[in-house]
Parts: sequence; structure tokens; C-alpha cells
Amino acid sequence: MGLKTLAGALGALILLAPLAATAGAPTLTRADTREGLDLSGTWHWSVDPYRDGLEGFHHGPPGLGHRRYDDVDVDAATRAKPTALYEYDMDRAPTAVLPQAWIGHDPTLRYYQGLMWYARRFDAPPLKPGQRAFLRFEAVNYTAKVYLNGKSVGEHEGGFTPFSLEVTDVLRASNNQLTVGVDSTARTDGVPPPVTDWENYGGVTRPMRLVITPGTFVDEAWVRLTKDGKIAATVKLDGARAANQTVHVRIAELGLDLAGVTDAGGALNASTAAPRSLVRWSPETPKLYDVVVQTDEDRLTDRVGLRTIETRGSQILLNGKPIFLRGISVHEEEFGDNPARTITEASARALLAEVKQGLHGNFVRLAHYPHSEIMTRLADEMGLLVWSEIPVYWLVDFSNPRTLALARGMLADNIRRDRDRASIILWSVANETPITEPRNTFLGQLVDDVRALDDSRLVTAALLTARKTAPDGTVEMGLNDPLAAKLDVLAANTYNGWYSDDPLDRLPDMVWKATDKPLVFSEFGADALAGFSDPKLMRKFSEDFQKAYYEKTLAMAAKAPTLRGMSPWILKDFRAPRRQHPIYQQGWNRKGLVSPTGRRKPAFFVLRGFYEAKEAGR
Ligand code: GCB
Repeated sequence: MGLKTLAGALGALILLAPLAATAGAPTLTRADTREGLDLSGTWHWSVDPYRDGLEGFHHGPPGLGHRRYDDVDVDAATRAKPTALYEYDMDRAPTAVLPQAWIGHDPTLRYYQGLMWYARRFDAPPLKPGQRAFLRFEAVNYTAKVYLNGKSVGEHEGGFTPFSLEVTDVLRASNNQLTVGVDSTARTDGVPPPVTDWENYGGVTRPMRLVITPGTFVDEAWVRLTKDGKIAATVKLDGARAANQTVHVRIAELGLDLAGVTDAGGALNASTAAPRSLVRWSPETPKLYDVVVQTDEDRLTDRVGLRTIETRGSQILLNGKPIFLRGISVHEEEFGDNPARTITEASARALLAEVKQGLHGNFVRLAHYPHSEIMTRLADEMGLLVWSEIPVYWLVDFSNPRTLALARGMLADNIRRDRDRASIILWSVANETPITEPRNTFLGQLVDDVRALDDSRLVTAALLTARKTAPDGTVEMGLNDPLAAKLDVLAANTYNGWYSDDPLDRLPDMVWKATDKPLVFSEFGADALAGFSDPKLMRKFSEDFQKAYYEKTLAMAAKAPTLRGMSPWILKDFRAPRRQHPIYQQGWNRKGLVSPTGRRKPAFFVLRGFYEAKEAGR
């Protein structure tokens, strides 16, 4: 398969041997700290709805005049040979600043789903003897074909996980021509499926970088606190000299130096008792330690929090103490009237500050796919617990081995990317998937995969609820899902009063029975158009309805005996093409507690009051 890095195929490899080197596709942990070149910035773009750049109109190879990735200066070529015919010119095509979904380049691209070409030129720092070079993309939605200096260097499927392509032998010292074909078309056998409830932001949506490493480098370094009080490190080297190398994992502030020699596969597992001076990471004390991983050839640094997370009966224990998750769900979409999935440190901080300081929260559900690395690093720093999930959403093709391989690859890539983030306590494998045999098998495999890759966190999935009416008219809510047996934390999406016409006054009397494991309300919510008040009629979409919905739903939640947290739907209104009520929605899901531009709706203060009381232990 050469340099192809189809996430699914790789996933299968990774999961056979979670820490074995996967040729051509290193994780490149903390690539942002490595030597190299930030490739974000001004790029040229060219839309290609008929995919002429990939295939001729009789299905043959693409014609010379259409191959956007050729190593050519079109203007110079036509001056040299005036009869030459080119129907593109990437060097003179319109420009946009990446990363950014293409919605941000031109309003006419809002509903464009198809192929888009991006190109830029760059000079590379000269490689020293033995050094290697990679192109690392943090996310391209949905598939990417990457060409450097006219040569294909790899492909990737999946819009939310990073991938790296080795280009050591293709890179030039100057005037490199980098072209990326991005196809946003959703596939019925893809993940997520074509129908979701969010905007499919096609494009290069996260930073990309030329990364330069030594010949053999530290590819993964996972440092954690184990439940039995040890600091453990799992390190994986990549390169020809990965075996039998001495590795040091140092945390100077703790006087810690974990050293060992890598095995034949280039991996090292080492642990030692945690020193008494260790300050455990928590939302109240988001202490991060500088960690240095050193070999003869390489030095990698990270900032890592150390904490434990477990369940005991129906409790969730953080550092051994019961905790209530005061959360909210968030999509990867920045504030503003015209978001383009541009997550910078500032835009991420604006969202998370509204959770932490605004709502008095300690928890965020990063729905419905792995969010930007910027977001999870910031959660570490700000002290927010995180639910991280993959886009196995609604109806993926559960019977299809290709879809399963793809989901497994995404899960593995997400876990390998973020295992060092203390903030992440929950890996979620799915959202609202209807119960069938193929789905149970599919999700069961994903749960097993999480356990093989990371034994230091909890596994969950957002499940559909079951509703029963007792003979006396009492509504009993619960979960009736065989997957529950495999999970650590049960999570329910519950929308009574919004997607049902139950009068809101009935909600507090709905009964949630005690569960044997911790229960979390992963979603509940109601739409409200900011500024629309309707106190008399209390119609849906009014702020009054949303406020009352929150009051009544929280009254129901307060009585659920084993409820250990919640992440209502959702912090901010978000773009959702399914939502087309011309007055209230206009292409937005309005279940936000704040408007697109950050105006707080009355329900915001209801949830804040609930969380303040929880925080105060009331
Ligand atoms: C859900 C989905 C979420 C939707 C939400 C809604 O259950 O998980 O993606 O956006 O409901 O607003 O209907």
C-alpha cells in the first residue's frame, strides 16, 4: 500500500500491536513543538466539482491541462510553449488563509460538497544528514490527497484526526510545490455518515506543518499516573535505530528520571512510585509538569497533568474522590455570525471560558468527533474535564468491515494523539446509534480497542433512552441497551419536553431508576432564538420555553439517584443544514445557551445556578 495512510487500514495494524511502529505513519506526538515550518497561511484554491484533476471525462487519466498537482508554473510554461493548453493555474488562483473551512473563502461555497484543490510553495530548512521530514496535517475534512513537487506522497480519510506523510526524499531546499486535493463528500460507508446534525465544514480545518526529526525520534510518549499510584511512561521510537535505545523520561520538578532501554519494536514501558510531592491535576488545580523525553538523538517536551479517574459502584472518582461532572456539550465551531471552523487558541479559549467561568462548569463534552489539539491542550491548562468522541453517529454502515476499520483507525489515532491530556477522562465510541446486532458487535469492538490502547480512562457512549409508562401514569426513563454492560459510564441523551409534547410541568415527576454504574445525561436541550420572548404562549423556540425546559429538566435530574454529571446540548447555537425554520432557525440549531455571537440566553443562568449550587455542595 506504499505511503497510503488510509486510516482504516492503519487502524487495523495499530490495533494488532498498539505501540508497534506503523511504517510511514508515525503519530508525531507534540509535532507543534518540533523543528520545522508552519504551513498555515496563504494558499491558493481551485474548485473542481467534476474531479477533472483526478480523472479524464472518459474515465482515463486526467489531461495535462487539468492536473493541479503537476510541478509546473503554468504561466511560465505557456510563455515557453504558447500552444500549451492549461485550464487551471494554481499560482494565480484565488487565495485564502488556511486553516479554515472553505465556507470562509467565499459565501457561494456554503453547500459545496466535493473536491477542492489547495496549493502553496515554500522553502524548506535544509535537512542535516540523517534527518527526516514529514508533512503533518492535524485535520482535513473529509479525504485528502497530498502531492509534493508533483509526486503523490499519500492519502487520508477522516476529517478529525491527524496524519503524517514522510517526504524526506521528495523535499527540495527551495520552491517546494505542495498541493492538497480535499474532498468533503460524505460516504455512506464513511464515518460520520452523510446525514448528521452539523455543518460539514469541508477543507483544511486545522494547522499543518513540515516537521523535521532526527533519523530515529520519539514518536509517542505517554506519561500517566496509574490507579496504584505509579508514574508510568510508554515511549515509542520511530526509525532505523529504534531498538535497544536508552530513553530517559524526566520530570525535573519532581526530581524524576525514568530510564530504560527500548525493546526490539522500539518501545519502552517503565514506571516508578509517584513522589509524595506530586500535585494531582484537577479542575481546581490544573497543575501541569514539564516532561522531557530524551534519547541519544532526540528530545521531546510536553506539559502533562497527572491524575487518576475510576468508577466505584455508581460513583466517578477523580483522584480517589467522588465528583459530579458539571458540563456542557460543544461543537468545533467558533463564535461569530459566519463560523468556518477556525479554532485558534483565542477562539478555543473564548468557548472554554464560557464553560469554566461563565457556567461554573468543570466538564466539557467535545461533540461529536475529535476536536482540535488546541482545544484539548487548553482544557488541560484551564482545568476542564473532557469527554472525547469519534463520529460514529446515528447510522453508520455497521455491517460494513470497511466502516469498522475506518472507525477503529480514527479511535486509535485519537487516543494516540491525546493520551497525554489529563483533561480527557472519557473516550466515547458512539452517539445515538439504534440497537441492532451489527451495531452491538461494531461498538463492542471499539470498546475493546479503547481498553487495549488506554487502561487509564473510562469508556462511554451516548445512548438512546427507553421510556415506559407505569399503570399509574408515571413515566419511567432508563436505558435498555446491551452495550451498557461493556461501558464504565452510562450516558443518556434525553429530550422529553422538546422532541415529545410532554408538558414541561410533567418532567420533574419522570423517574430515573438507580443504575449500577454512574449515569450521565450526555444531552438534553431545547431550541431558543436569542431575543425571542413569548411568555404568554410559551411556544417552542422562545427563550421562555428554553428557560422553563431547563428548570424542569434539572428538577428531574436532581432526583435521578445515580446521576453523576451532565453535558446539556449545547453551549452555543451551531450551523446545522437540517434546521430550516425560516424565522427561528435559518440553518442554525438553536439549542445553544448562548447565541452564535455569544449573547447569553436566560436558560444559561438557570444552568449556572444549578452548577453554582453543586459546586458549593448544596
Ligand atoms: C441529538 C444529537 C445532536 C443533535 C441534537 C438535536 O440527540 O446527538 O447531534 O444536534 O440531538 O439538537 O437534536
